[in-house]
Amino acid sequence: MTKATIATSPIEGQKPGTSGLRKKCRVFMGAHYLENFVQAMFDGIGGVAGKTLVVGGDGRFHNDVATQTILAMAAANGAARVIVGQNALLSTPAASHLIRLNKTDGGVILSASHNPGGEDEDFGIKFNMSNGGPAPEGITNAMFERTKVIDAYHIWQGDPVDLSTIGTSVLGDMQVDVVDPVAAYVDLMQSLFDFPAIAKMIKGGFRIRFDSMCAITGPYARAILEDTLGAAKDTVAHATPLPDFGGMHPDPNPTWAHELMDEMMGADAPDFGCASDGDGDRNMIVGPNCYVSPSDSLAVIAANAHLAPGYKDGLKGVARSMPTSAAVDRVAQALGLDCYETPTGWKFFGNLMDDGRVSLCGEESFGTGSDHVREKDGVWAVLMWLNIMAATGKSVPELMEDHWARFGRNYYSRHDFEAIVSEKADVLMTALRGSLDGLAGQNYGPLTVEKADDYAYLDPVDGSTSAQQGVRVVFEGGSRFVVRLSGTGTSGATLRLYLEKVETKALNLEPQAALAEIIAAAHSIIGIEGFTGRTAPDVIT
Ligand code: VG1
Ligand code: CO
Repeated sequence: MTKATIATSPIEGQKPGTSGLRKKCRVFMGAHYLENFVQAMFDGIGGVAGKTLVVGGDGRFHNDVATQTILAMAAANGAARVIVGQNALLSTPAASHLIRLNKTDGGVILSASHNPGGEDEDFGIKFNMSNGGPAPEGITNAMFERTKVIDAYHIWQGDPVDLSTIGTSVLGDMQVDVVDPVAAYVDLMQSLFDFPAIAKMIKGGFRIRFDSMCAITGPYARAILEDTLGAAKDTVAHATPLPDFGGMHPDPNPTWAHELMDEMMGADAPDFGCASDGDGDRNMIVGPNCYVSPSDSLAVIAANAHLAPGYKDGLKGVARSMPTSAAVDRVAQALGLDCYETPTGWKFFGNLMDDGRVSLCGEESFGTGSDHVREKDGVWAVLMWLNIMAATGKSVPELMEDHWARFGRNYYSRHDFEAIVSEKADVLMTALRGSLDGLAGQNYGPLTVEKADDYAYLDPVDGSTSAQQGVRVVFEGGSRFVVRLSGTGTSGATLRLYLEKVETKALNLEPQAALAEIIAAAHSIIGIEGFTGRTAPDVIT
């Protein structure tokens, strides 16, 4: 058992994206790849000597091996203590909670989130700060700069730590606490939601289907829904986390959670359906014959959060990512709440929550959460919906109809064009940016462009700026589309086209039909087919 310093050299491309560093698993398994990045991560936060960290991941292939490497490197870099989930498992929101609960200096989360898992699929790693939230851009940039000059890393060489048993051990001079990944999180949920009311609703025959998609939320959802709230024993489907997610693509949207969708659209559907992603921070909400778009879910939660005990005094304010629909803005306006717009990625919400400006945040990409942690939180969103339904006695379709009748409806859809050759996507974006100045006043079918720009963000709390966060084209009357390239993919480029139309009269149209004119205008302005050869998206949400 010795501490070793291993010589290495920089490896290209270790730049964190929207949510940490994500690459193919085999890339992470390459010589020095993970070690280089972990050392750069530790250096980027000013070292870990004397610090306490939380470590855990979503259980995908390589999670166990990578956790041992991180523990060995934390020990050799002088960390005082590491709190790690049993069997190296922690959902992203549970990790965020443990960082805050134990007042640690931060944590390392292993996940490629909604991307598939397995030896030939994706792996990822990110650092969360002492507030429990993802490292801001200033820190991830510092980490990236370190990866370019790294020449050595420190690692403890010895037997792996037993992570299968809850308890305390040591690795060199570092204390290792293996904890139950679920218990503290269940306590937190119980402090926020009206569990007796939800249990009563379930006892009265209310049926739930939660699809964990063979990813991390299985143990959490079972402990809460089945063991605590009394839901039937088969409520949680695909409840055992598997290294390859059982071949499932753990992205909770109508395309990838099609088993749940089929059940909810079929005869004898349960009263409530929900799903979560690989690391448990995303959620999809669906009622019988009633899919709820994530932007609408955020708005419904904003309008009803006060029904949950943890939010009974009302929200401090709300925030959404720029491409998310403005449905929540309408609620904020009606309730007199401040409403913030941020770039894509949860890291931008942290400052607003820490500063007490907002307590509810959301993204169109199936992410909703509050200031109970500093990550989006799939199980939290599910419990919020259950709490709202228990308090109002209304079904999902009834809640949606009431909501649209009161606030109007923002028809919304996202079209993803995946695996585009990166160079082609870059040429497309450059051309689009170059065309923005001439767009105002142009007509596309019945639509007239009002303004077009490339979104830039000024953080009102720390004054930092983030440029080129998505091109947006707004039409007269408020309809709009947004285009940006994904920052979470691991091969080629994914073009995301976000479409939105505000409607106060025709409230029951099919979203793709309601958006048809905007879709046509977007294709004509962007020239997707000309640049990429693609005429139709791969995934529509
Ligand atoms: C996507 C989503 C974004 C989300 C991010 C991380 O990023 O669009 O809203 O915050 O994934 O979510 P991008 O850059 O691919 O559009 V998760 O659940 O993958 O951590
Ligand atoms: Co996720």
